[in-house]
Amino acid sequence: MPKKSKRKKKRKKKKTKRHSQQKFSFTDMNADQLLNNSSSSSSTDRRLRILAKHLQSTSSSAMESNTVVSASPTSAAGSSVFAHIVQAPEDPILGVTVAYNKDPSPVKLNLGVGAYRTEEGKPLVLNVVRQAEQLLVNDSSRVKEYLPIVGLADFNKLSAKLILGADSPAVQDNRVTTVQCLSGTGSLRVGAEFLARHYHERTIYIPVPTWGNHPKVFTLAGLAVKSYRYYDPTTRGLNFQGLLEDLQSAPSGAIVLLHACAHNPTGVDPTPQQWEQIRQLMRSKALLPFFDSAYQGFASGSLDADAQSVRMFVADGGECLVAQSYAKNMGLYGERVGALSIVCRAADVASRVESQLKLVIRPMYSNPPIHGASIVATILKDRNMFHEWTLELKAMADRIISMRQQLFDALRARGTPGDWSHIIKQIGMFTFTGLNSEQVTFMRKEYHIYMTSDGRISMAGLSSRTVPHLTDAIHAAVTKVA
Ligand code: PGU
Repeated sequence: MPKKSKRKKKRKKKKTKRHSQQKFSFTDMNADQLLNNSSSSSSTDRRLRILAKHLQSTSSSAMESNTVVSASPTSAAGSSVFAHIVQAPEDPILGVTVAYNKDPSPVKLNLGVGAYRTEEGKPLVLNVVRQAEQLLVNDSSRVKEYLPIVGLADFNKLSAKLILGADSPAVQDNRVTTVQCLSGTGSLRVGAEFLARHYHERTIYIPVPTWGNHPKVFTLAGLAVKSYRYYDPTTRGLNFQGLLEDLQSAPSGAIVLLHACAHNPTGVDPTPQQWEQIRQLMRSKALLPFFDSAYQGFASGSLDADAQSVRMFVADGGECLVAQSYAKNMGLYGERVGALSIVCRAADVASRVESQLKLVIRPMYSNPPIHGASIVATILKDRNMFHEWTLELKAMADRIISMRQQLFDALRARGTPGDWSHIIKQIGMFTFTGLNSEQVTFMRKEYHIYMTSDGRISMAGLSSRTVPHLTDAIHAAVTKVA
């Protein structure tokens, strides 16, 4: 540093020191002086007296604050700085489990959360997941270093192939960027934040009804949320006409959220022909598809069949986003493993998109966790383990399908009023029963059966043992509660 500027700096330092000393002595001295000289009653004096008192009290409380800890609002004593915070309601889905856990009844049944249970009503860790974990634990070369911002490279590549197809031209042409995210929710959130920053149309259309977290995820990410008709309560099926009309009148370029399969909560999916019509309409209006794939393999038991809607949109060469979750199909709920893929028109675009996704992720959680993604990558890259996974997945899907049949048969045998055929027509984890919120409350109070207030039941939470109890409860609810 040149001498001149060093001297200048020194002078500046001295000046600030003098200034702050002056400030302190000025304050103390003038407070006393002002009080002593404040016998006059002019308005100026009055103001000076008030100022003096104020200065005295602040300087003495400043001294006290060094010794008397309780004067600080954040100290142990005294009232909370958060005293004004109001109690928030429980989450409409996860809160059902909270209420269920508090219920001491031995016959209680949780059909709220979409989480797979065995015939014995127990959570299931897949054999193939246990095997993969064992391999990982035994591999002493494995370390716990940070992953890159975009996550585990193998996991990303294999996840894109799983949803888009092993021989997907989009993957082969490097037109897809995939980033590992915190399960399905995190993938939706990262995708939405990316769109809010970089896409020209910041409105997303979501189906009515949809998974309860969708509007919150998208709104908080900075998108405007609008809806399109999806379900018709009178037919308990798809309102296809309403869907087409609403997408037709959406502004060109708008984002459209599509459930890839096993629509939550209705269990109603478009047929392949209807998907084709949706695709044509969306492409003709340049609407941007954002697929939520939380149940690949759970709808039909086949990973490929459940990915058809997505693959149809990718096959036409157009662009789309896909959020994948491994919570249900690999039973990795709490590991929080998922992926966001953005299919682009060209490889150079995909690479720039990825660079911007990193800027979304880095300040949000820096980089994703390593364990769950390593389990998934281990399974997806080993032919035998992959095969074993498909068998276990099919077994889960089949058990759910058999629960549908058993519940339907039991309600029919019981003579419960109403047409319950939607139970066997709907697919995926949930049945949208048509029970109203009063009936849901009744079943919780009288039968200790827990479900979301919209009448959605998780078929995965049911077993042959509990079907009669649920049948009794539904029968009582529809015959006693309007
Ligand atoms: N998308 C859909 C359509 C979902 O149903 C779910 C989970 C997710 C995304 C998010 O799943 P991740 O766990 O983040 O991968 N829905 C379940 C689970 C409970 C919940 O609400 O998160 C459900 O019961 O609806």
